Amino acid sequence: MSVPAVRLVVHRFRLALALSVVALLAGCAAPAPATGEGPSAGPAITTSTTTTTITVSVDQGRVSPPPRRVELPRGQQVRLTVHSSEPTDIHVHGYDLEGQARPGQPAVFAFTVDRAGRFDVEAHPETLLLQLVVR
Ligand SMILES: [Cu+2]
Repeated sequence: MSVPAVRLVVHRFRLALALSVVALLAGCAAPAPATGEGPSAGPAITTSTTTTTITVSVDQGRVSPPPRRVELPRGQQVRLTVHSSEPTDIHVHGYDLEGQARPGQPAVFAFTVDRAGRFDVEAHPETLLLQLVVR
């Protein structure tokens, strides 16, 4: 799916997520176009009926877009792509998913959020990338 970044494909769509994306856009000084697969992917959340695609980049400890909450309904499929300027272990807490991002080789996670709660996604040791809020 190649949807322009920060453009939402809305089918059945939750207001809460829409609001969080609006807040993301408002708070972002320099949004970069991204497809989610590019080397310098910037803010990107796209949502279809069943799949939410999230892209985040970390460059020497700086997270883009800045850490925020992404609200998801239980049962939603998530495709999370993390770009990193250096080799980094990525950890999706709560779902116990781990992967490594390297320069030019993002960590990609595809999973279904079937557990309610708030879960950190981190670049280890302690860089918060985002929070998944599952309801
Ligand atoms: Cu962790």
